[in-house]
Amino acid sequence: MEFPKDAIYKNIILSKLAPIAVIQLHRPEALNSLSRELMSELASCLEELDDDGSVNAVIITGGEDVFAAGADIKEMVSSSMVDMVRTDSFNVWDRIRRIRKPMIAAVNGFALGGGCELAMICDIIIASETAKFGQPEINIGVMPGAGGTQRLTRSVGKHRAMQLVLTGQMLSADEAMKWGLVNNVVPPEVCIVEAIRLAKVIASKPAKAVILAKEAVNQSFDLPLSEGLKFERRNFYTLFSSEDQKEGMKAFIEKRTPKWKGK
Ligand code: CO8
Repeated sequence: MEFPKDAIYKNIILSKLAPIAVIQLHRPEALNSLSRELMSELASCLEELDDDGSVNAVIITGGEDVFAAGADIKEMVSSSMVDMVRTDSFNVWDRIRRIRKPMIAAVNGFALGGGCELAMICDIIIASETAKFGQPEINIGVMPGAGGTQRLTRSVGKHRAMQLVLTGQMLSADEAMKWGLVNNVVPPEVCIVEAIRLAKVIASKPAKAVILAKEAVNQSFDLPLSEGLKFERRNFYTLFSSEDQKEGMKAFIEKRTPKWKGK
């Protein structure tokens, strides 16, 4: 699928189709491996979209052949422990984690290592039948470092996460679906179409409620239930200060379609 390209970075392609945006990872010569430069561009682009009032949902895809084959191994091969600490490669991952708008991963082909971790940092994962997920870092002498041991375990449970992380085994899209790692599996030619459909549904909802709901769901990973419930209640109360809450409830009572202001 071809999109209008609003801004071209070196390693990603941004297409704004307001109220949604599509970011395509673009390092085809290296299976979209996540170089430091690519990750820095991705984090900056997402932050810009987070501040962009015309965009309500973002899709991250690798295009039709591959999502991402992991962090760039060639960039890391001769790094020492001190180099890795000094480079602080995880700062960009923390920036992506802080994005408030919903992010959907549309995954064709390999989503391995950092590629699988990037898909998992997204809020929804649409997999094409060609998708393959895995944390193969064990095969190159390391381990997942961008959330693979944590997010994967929360998605598929301890024993399955151990199997993937300790053997480096890949999962097919169907297996990923059975294990609860992805939302849906679709034919390759409609993967981006389905992601866009979902993004548009989400983008058509009142923006503040979407952002506060995403924030509350994500808190369930960090907080014990009693604290999570308090957090949820705080966000619920907050929405009663929004114009869209008044509009949504009035429209329901008046049996008409609400007109959202995003305020
Ligand atoms: N890094 C750099 N280059 C890569 C990577 C990668 N991760 N993956 C593939 N490439 C390159 C290959 O070197 C090759 O380049 P060239 O043509 O110059 O030799 C080109 O892409 C095509 O790759 P292959 O020839 O290997 O393609 P195949 O179809 O035969 O195999 C595979 C595809 C199975 C995906 C294979 O390329 C592979 O196993 N790749 C590595 C997968 C992997 O181990 N990923 C984990 C990396 S470590 C990681 O992600 C840690 C994340 C932690 C956070 C990072 C913060 C720093």
